[in-house]
Amino acid sequence: MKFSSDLLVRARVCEAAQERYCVRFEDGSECDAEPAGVLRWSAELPAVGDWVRTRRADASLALIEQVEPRVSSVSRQRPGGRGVQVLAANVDLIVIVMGLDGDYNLSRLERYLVLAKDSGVEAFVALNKMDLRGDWLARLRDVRTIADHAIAISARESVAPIREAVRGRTAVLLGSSGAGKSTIMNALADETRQNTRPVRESDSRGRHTTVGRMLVDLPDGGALIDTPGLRELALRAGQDAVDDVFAGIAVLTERCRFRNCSHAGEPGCAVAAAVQSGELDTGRWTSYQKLLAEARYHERTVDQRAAAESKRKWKAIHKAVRHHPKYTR
Ligand SMILES: Nc1nc2c(ncn2[C@@H]2O[C@H](COP(=O)(O)OP(=O)(O)OP(=O)(O)O)[C@@H](O)[C@H]2O)c(=O)[nH]1
Ligand SMILES: [Mg+2]
Ligand SMILES: [Zn+2]
Repeated sequence: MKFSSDLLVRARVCEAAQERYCVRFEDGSECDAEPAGVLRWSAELPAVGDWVRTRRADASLALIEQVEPRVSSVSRQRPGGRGVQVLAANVDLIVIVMGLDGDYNLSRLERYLVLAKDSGVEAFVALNKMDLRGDWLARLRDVRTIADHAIAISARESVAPIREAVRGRTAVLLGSSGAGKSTIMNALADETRQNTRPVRESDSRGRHTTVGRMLVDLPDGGALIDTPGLRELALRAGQDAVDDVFAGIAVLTERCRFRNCSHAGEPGCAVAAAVQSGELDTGRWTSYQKLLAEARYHERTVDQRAAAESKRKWKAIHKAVRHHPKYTR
């Protein structure tokens, strides 16, 4: 039986954890939801932030029948396995949250920046827990050498700059466990929407307090999506995103004497010269190479998948042609 789409009610996915969803209707009411059978078999499951069309299964459950095309999405490679995980859909802004405590790590930040660049969504870095580091300004300066937009905040004291940036838009908070994402969300929502837990004393690691992705509407307009700290951020970005984040380095490699320079000691290598002169930081060079290799690997597997797909398709067509009455004798 086919349902006419005018029986379907529009809603936005406001919670997603494993296969459990919650949707919010345009009147503000919420309901548990699950993907309808048709969606279960499609490659693209709903994600938090998605606009969907739903049908009531019963008083306490809505079935998600359709997912509206996404304006944007932030996604990663699913850990340990194949496929893509959409972390948030239809977002206008990514806020990368990093603690100024033991969480502070520039190469991890570079990875998040590539993810943001690849999604095509505007992003900024919020260095949190300013109150814990007297030297936060020096760290902020370092971050600004790799990220176009970065601020330092103490979420326990004020989140005003984030409130300002989010106003009227949908933003997603990304970052490791314990960075303070849920603390920021609670402050912006003016109420406790998410649990927070202290990080481990020894290394500032969080305890993976948030387990699902959640969207809340903010009092002054706009919406904010909180996500669980990612244990692993495998990229599915292309080389372009890496080159964009490391813009200076990409230009540098074009100045090597040999076009196919592997930057491993060849004469006239611009990279070696820049490292020698201190113009290029070796840590940054290492990060670049690592992320570029990952992007290349990803592009290759995507190509291979596309090739396999097209081979299967042609095989089916040839088979159909072979069995066509016109060609069978
Ligand atoms: N000193 C200080 N502590 C903060 C600040 N912001 C957050 N915290 C603390 O850091 C701990 C972790 O914060 P959460 O908000 O739970 O971190 P999270 O990023 O949501 O972590 P997951 O949900 O595990 O991904 C909590 O004890 C917070 O109170 C801050 O600005 N200063
Ligand atoms: Mg949290
Ligand atoms: Zn070179």
